[in-house]
Amino acid sequence: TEEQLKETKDWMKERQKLRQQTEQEPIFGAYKGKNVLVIQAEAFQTFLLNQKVNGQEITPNLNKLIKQSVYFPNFYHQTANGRTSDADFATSCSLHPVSSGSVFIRFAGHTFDCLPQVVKANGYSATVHHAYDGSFWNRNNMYHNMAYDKFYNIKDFTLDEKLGWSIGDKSFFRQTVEQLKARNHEPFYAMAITLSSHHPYTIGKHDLNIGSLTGKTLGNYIQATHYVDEAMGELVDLLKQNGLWDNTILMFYGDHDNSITDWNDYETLFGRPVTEFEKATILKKVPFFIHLPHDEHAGVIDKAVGQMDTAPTILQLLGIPAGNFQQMGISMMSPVPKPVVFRNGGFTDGNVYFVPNNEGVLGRGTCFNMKNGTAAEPAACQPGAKDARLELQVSDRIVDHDLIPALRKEAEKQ
Ligand code: GP9
Repeated sequence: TEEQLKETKDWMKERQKLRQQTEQEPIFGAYKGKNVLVIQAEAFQTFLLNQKVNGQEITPNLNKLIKQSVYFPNFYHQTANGRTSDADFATSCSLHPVSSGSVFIRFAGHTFDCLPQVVKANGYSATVHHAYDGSFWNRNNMYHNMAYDKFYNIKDFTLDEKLGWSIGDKSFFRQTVEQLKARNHEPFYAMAITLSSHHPYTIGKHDLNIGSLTGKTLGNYIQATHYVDEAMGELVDLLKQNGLWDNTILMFYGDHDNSITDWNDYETLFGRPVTEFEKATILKKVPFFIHLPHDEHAGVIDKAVGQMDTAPTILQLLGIPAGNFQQMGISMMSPVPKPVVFRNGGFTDGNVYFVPNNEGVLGRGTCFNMKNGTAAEPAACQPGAKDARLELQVSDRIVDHDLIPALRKEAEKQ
């Protein structure tokens, strides 16, 4: 309806104003012209970081790396049924995935303000690397729409380290760096999507002594993610050897949850009970960090942030104004506050965390107070739940009805 269209335009305008504010912050453009390498890590969850199993670090390389990086411990994935493709869409295009199916499959022909096309217009090359069948998740078509210069898929990789669904991530990273070197175009924007830690995590890696978790899905997951961590360590070495480390922004995030809900096994791992609040949040939390050249700005930012904030963050660092784009995120480096909305209508603003029930009644569900992880008065989550619902409706209208061309035209008129 006309009314809904106006509501959508007004909502996006407000969000654009917030992003325009971030263009006045000192970090805007501080990394102009730097390369960007984004690692989207399969099913990688935050609880792995700084976690030991039987006295051994699961992710020693990432633990070291986050200390040298801007680390966001309260980063959440925003995916739904479209899993890896949803993470890719939310991150690159800064809109919500759809509630059923995948935008990559259902709306690959629609118009979006995704990162590859934006950085290309600013002198970057843009490539995406994933050692699997190019048609999976309809990537061939969607990546064409997103205007990547090239999608390096399984056909572009040498199958020299068979592991799980494909080649192992160590070989994948090595060949990805070779591909970037061979392109010889800087600055580059590149996205590398890993695969070795894919469910059911049985890749035959047993480097850690995991005791009673042996043979459990969580145990296999720990072994697989430990291998991915080793691959990340090797990637950093490769970037250094190839002279890329000091002029590249390296970003890492987990795409979605590991779908493991065997809470007894988590209790074995943590050596303590898992609280109701953790059960509600552990699977939503995926790691996110940005390594900036020369370890600049290394530290922890506690702000609640999500995948949809990734593209605006990159654009702020590179000094590319994102104020006019039809995106919903805000740079994570900015103090401008904004809640993280989940596809199921849940949200968090860093103070409360709302888990809706299944009945779809607005605002009904569990409202957690994040300070102590206890249930809060439902009223504390009511306004946020209402805002979350509107944000999802606005995103759905844009995605389903291909509204971006009309929104762009409207903006040009003003
Ligand atoms: C396949 C990979 C896995 O190409 O990205 O996708 P998922 O099953 O995790 O959505």
